[in-house]
Amino acid sequence: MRFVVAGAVIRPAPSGAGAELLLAQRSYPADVAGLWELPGGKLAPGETAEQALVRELAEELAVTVAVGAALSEQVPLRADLTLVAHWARVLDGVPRAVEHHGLTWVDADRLAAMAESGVLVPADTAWVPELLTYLRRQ
Ligand code: 523
Repeated sequence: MRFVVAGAVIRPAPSGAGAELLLAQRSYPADVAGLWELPGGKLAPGETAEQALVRELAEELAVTVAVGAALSEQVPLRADLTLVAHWARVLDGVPRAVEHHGLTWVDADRLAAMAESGVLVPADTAWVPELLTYLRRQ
């Protein structure tokens, strides 16, 4: 089994109420281009999920992140590929769309609206309930 790790990158909302989540708009492949995801990528041989997420977010967003606990859902992508997510925070840098079409910070209401309108990468919708709970509780 191989794994893909995604980052639920969070920050306190600038308003002081709740928290925000970073979403990235995929640029490829065609079936998901234009949809929004938690950024990340495949684990390289020998890497832990935490190490892979630090590497992927440095490559894709040009930031250094601190990686926290795993979210509870693991999403089967194919028979041999499973998608996991970890909470993360930016330690250094300002996220930049190096490989994505764009980036956006969303609050709970915006995330719920995006999930409802079908603009999230399908696999990532598994995390929406847990993400909403966190974003609203902070
Ligand atoms: N997903 C996915 N959601 C999500 C990520 C980061 C990835 O559904 N939040 C899927 C999309 C691909 C597979 O996981 O089917 C690999 O993701 P990708 O392409 O972001 O990983 P990379 O960059 O390691 O893979 P290559 O494009 O092959 O380099």
